[in-house]
Amino acid sequence: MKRTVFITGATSGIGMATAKKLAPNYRLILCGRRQDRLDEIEEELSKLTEVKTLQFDVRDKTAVFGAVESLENDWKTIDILINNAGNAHGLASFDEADLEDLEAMIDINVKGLIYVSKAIIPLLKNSSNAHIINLSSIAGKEVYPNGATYCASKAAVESLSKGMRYDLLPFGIKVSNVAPGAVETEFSLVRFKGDQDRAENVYKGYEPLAGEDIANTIEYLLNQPEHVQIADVTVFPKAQASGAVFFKK
Ligand code: 8X3
Repeated sequence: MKRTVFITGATSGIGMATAKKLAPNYRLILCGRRQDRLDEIEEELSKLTEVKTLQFDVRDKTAVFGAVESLENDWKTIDILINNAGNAHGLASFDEADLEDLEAMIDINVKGLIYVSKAIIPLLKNSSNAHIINLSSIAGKEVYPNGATYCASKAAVESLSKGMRYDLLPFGIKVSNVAPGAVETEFSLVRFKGDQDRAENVYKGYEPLAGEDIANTIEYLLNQPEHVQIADVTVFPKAQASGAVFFKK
């Protein structure tokens, strides 16, 4: 029987690539803020598997718990949670950064991940092969200038991954942390508030990762034998060696 995967941030980037990658072999619950995009991806992937979509913003605690509660019993048999929703707002020195941007990153990347996890873990406890995959970042392992709060939010994800691994051990729920480097998605466009030139510049002079590359990693983590738990993976493009060191042509 196909396992059921719950993916947040499934309407773009790594989340959407992961949904597409997993569709042939898993049932999908796809979550996002944008109903039109959810409808599009549902139409495409329901040719391959059963798909359920849930529209909510991970920042909205009531909406998160309400959406999970609204699932029919048949969809409450969730085996895998992929905490992918997250983004960066601005790249500015801490003293000058917009406070609302900093709050948004904590609200989405940290509190949102906590809300979704708290809503889904009771369901994962009923699965005999449960797995949580948290999307962190190289920014969770290293701090770079102008990224203090984004890096702090991803460092929190790293700690949440480790802490969940401890606490969910008695329930047999695996927890994996995935830390990508530069992935070309809408990430930089969101970070730079729609400034296309600035966003494109991030990925110039080398071949960045694509969402699909991280989807491949996630599929690999899920495909391990039942007793194997890969705790942590960092994935860079070939031209990247750390958070801030790139070889650009
Ligand atoms: C995104 C990667 O290097 O822009 O999390 O922080 S980076």
